[in-house]
Amino acid sequence: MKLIIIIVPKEDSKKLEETLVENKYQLTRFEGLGGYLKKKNFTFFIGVNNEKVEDVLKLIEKTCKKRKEVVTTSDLGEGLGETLITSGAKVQSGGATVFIIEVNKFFKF
Ligand code: 2BA
Repeated sequence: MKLIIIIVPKEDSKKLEETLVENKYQLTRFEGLGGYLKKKNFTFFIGVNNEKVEDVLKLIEKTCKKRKEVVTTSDLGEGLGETLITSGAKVQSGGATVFIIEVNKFFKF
């Protein structure tokens, strides 16, 4: 079994969640904030059997927008990001960041 952790920008999260639920995957969603850009994002935890991992990856790829080059200061949230990032700096953003972790034990009591 694997735990798939997916971080997506807010704008892709609804569609991703609907797609995963339609495809009968169980998930937990957390709202978060990117440490660098300070933009809202969502993290999904999905526990799946090994043979389902490829299917989940395909759904993510199909659902989430492609990564793109951004940034002007107007894209940034309030706080630390503004002090760290110079005006007009460019970074890759969007798409999904995915971690796949081996699950040693899984219980539901
Ligand atoms: P942020 O931390 O706000 O990062 C937004 C984008 O800024 C990143 O896009 C990356 O292109 C760039 N970036 C991040 N930290 C940087 C740094 N120290 N120097 C220069 N550029 C930097 P993504 O890689 O697509 O990441 C999107 C969001 O996914 C991140 O938002 C963060 O919340 C999460 N994330 C990405 N990689 C992660 C990791 N290894 N561990 C935990 N969270 C991660």
